[in-house]
Amino acid sequence: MSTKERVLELLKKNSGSHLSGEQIAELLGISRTAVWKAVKQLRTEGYDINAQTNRGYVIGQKTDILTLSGIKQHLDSSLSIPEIKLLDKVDSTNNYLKQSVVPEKEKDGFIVIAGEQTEGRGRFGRRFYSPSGSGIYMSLLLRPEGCTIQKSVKYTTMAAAAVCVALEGLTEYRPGIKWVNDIYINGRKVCGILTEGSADLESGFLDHAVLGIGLNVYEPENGFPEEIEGIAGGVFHTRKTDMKNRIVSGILNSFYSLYSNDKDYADKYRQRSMILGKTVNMSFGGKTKQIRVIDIDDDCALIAMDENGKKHRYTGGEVSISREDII
Ligand code: BT5
Repeated sequence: MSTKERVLELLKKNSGSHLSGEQIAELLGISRTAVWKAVKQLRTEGYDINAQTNRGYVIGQKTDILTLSGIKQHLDSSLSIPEIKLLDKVDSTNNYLKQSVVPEKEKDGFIVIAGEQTEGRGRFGRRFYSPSGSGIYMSLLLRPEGCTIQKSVKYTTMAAAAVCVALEGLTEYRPGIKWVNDIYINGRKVCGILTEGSADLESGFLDHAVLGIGLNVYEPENGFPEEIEGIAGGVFHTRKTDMKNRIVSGILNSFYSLYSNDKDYADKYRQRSMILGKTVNMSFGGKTKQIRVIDIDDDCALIAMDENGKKHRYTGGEVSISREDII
């Protein structure tokens, strides 16, 4: 057991009563600096540890850490939700699935969730900042039957709708989706989705998809890095008790419900779109042009009109919108 785990165990055992740094150090046979470092680390991970002068440390009510039992407690048992693996830290949950689970052909589905990613990825090789304690980083292995590569965007959009539905059930917010994979609350991107996969080139059908979801539950302890300061945001400003477990199970419940019956996921997606009817910039195939979004079809492809009145259907590309259009 690490020092951090031993400190945590002791605080849990003494839940409700204070323990001074000196007492903890003595009971565990470690230095007071080691106690302080462990407490700092535990706080970063989401443990609510209060400190009072002359009294010491006590574990508080607002602890919010990911646990398997905490997630399972809120899962809808009528849905077939695959096995879940929880990791403290990983390079990327998408990588983890691709390397460790995808090769196991008998695994029909699998979910990996991490509290931190050292190499979290966005689309087009971009970075997804994934520090410890403030976010949820998870990947779902899907092996859908009869889905062509052209239609695979549906898993990204299904996940976006599922994240919004889950957040609406747990907060007073009404998140918006920027096609195709970004979720915004109060003008800040709180969630990004990255779907990777491989297909059988002869049949054109998807062999599997790895659906990655990164969500900032809170702002990181030391804020977001400068390059995304004006873009990224956390769902909540203050810590909430057991929120991460409830968010994960909320997302899984709503995703697997849409996945098992995908009839109305496109409606759910459209209802939350931030760009329907708006003029936006579309970058596709190395070119950027202004388009007016007229519809999102049932496969969640973007239907738009360019400046010359020509209609286009996009299943890929990057949309950027003006600040005023960001809700
Ligand atoms: C995405 O890409 O937003 C997809 C992010 C998917 C992350 C998940 S986490 C679990 C799984 N494992 C992985 O390795 N990835 C997936 P994109 O639309 O390309 O947006 C990337 C851009 O978002 C960056 O260039 C930044 O501008 C911004 N960004 C980076 N980190 C962010 C964060 N934590 N919150 C909000 N915006 C961020």
